[in-house]
Amino acid sequence: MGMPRIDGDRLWASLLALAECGATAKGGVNRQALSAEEHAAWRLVIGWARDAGLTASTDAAGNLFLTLPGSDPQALPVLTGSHLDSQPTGGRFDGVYGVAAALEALLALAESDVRPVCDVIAVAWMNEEGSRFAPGMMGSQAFAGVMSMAEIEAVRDAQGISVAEALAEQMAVFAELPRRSLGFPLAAYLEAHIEQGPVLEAREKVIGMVTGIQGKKTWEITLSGMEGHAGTLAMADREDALAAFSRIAQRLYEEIGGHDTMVKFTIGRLRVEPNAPSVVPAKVVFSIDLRHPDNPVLEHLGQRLLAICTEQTAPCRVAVKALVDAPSNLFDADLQAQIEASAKRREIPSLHLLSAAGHDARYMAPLCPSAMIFIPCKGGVSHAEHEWAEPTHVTAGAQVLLDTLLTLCTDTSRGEP
Ligand code: HGY
Ligand code: MN
Ligand code: MN
Repeated sequence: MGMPRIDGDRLWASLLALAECGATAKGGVNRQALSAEEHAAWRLVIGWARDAGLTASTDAAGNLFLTLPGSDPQALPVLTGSHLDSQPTGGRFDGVYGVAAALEALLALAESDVRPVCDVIAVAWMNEEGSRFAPGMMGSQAFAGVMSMAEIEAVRDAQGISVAEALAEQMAVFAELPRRSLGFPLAAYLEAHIEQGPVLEAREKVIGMVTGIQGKKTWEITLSGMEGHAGTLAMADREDALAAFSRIAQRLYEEIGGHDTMVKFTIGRLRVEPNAPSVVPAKVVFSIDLRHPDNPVLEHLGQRLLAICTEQTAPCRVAVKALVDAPSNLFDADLQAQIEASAKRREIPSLHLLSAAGHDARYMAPLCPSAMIFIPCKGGVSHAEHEWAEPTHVTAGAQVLLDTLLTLCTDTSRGEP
């Protein structure tokens, strides 16, 4: 008993246990959204939460909530968490760290003498990564009203399974969970995450106060041509979708990818049809992920990118589907200051930095004061099976999260409806 303190060993053990859900041979995880592997991770965190007297609930978008009740039912809740889904070759920390740290903070609070005034809720958002179902951050976008449930439910994975079907399956597996409404009012949102970049490690800091998230636009582009015989169809008569893709890709890498040192341009997925060695490709579907911290530059590059896709397509046809259009945002300055003060009190070195990666916190920021806490990851590596964070940093980030939550959930001047 006493003031709440993070149990670093318990937190590390929970991360290792969660890493077994979808573990890959190379030490990473493949725990994609709404999969059996993610269900297994849900079972673990729900079990740990219930053992500590917390309650579990979900909502129409398949977000998971674990609630430590406060003393005043009128006080708006404080929410903290991240996501449990991963990239197909994901690591053991991206997303899951923010959920495990949030739950550990709630367990530490539950075991302490402190009684929060408001509910403190840990959240695992549905489909942050967007690898099985694109775009990502569906759970937080549904919660924030940015995407409708109808839009989300219509999305299908590569096997043709819709989000509606996968959500129904999840609801059946966890049928006993009560449902919360989407977008319930909040006093604040905090998300802990590994940095996924090199800044903290290079500057020898352990805590990052995240100032905001750089802007991101994504598209799915479809190039349609005509299939034909690789041995008989004259080059001049072909409508080769892969040839069109090659022209487009080369221009995009040169002009968009080479625009300045800040731009990030990625073609991460490419599907060729019919994908047979002796058939002229009739269809190419590819993804584009474009990021830039400067919103006017992001806009300009987005327009140029679409112009290049159109100019270089003939004799094929192009169809463009915009998936994400999220400008750079800023997080709450007061919350950043509180995180900085929490780190200072524990004598943990910290700095302010912009997030180069996207996070659910982006969609929470317009709803309530929101902020993020970063910890370093080895070599800045993420979205990779060898992603790694040091146990001492994992504990430090969770302790700063807990200390900041403590200020928020015991401050009766906040969160009046
Ligand atoms: O792609 C992103 O920035 C995030 O990791 N999903
Ligand atoms: Mn993440
Ligand atoms: Mn990620």
